[in-house]
Amino acid sequence: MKSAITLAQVPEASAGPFVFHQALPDSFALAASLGFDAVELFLPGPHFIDVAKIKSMAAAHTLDIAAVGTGAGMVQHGLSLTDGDPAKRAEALDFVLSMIDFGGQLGAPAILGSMQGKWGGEISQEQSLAWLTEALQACNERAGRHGVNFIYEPLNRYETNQFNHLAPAAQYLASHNLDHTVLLADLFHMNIEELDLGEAIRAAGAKVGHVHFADSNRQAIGFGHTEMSSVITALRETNYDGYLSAEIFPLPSPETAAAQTIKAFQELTS
Ligand code: LER
Ligand code: MN
Repeated sequence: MKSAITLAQVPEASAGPFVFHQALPDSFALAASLGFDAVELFLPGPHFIDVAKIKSMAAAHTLDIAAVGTGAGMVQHGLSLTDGDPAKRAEALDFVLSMIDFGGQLGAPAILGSMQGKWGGEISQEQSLAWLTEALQACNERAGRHGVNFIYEPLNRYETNQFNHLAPAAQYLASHNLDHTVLLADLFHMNIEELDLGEAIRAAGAKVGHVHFADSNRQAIGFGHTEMSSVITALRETNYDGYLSAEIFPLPSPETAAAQTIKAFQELTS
């Protein structure tokens, strides 16, 4: 397993669960100095910075790019793949595809989190799932062309009503032949929704392709009360070799949250 830490450059997400918000050269340097293997990027969009600049910062600090988020489409533009307005849905899909292209040039997968939207009101669950499936098929195909995965993230009930649990999401991906799409096991969302974190990981098995490494209160692992040894055992049993990426609040400070994360990562994975 490999360590990663989140770097955000989206002003609307300044209070969100991201560790470093400094300019990217400083954030890359901080991540490298603490010994992380990779960074996960939360950017306003694909035109925020040249791919070549990211590549050169990553090379200079021997950091990989673990993944790129797409949530700016929601927090900055109010976009969702399951919006009732077809023009908004198309705009949302263009945004996610453009982030898949951006990440693809870095060998990094894009993540679908908040942009999956919700059903309700005039939109039935069946209709919403049909739109989500259509979008996931397009994202799966685009990621496959780049030779990377696409990452779908079940969220807790307060953020989506599409998929809140890993096991049904894994079955859904398999039954729709979404073979380049993997699941994000965000331990914060799972702490709210899953009966047993280790069992949920085992049930999703090889479909788990990324982990958001967050304690029960969305702080660094060790600053909350999630029992982590059974989580790590389950990840080992399913031969998980991806990232444990800290998508957490920068509390009590970004530096302390990051230092605690790498300490917990080393203790749990050594
Ligand atoms: C995104 O990774 C996530 O976990 C969501 O809670 C963002 O709001
Ligand atoms: Mn997450």
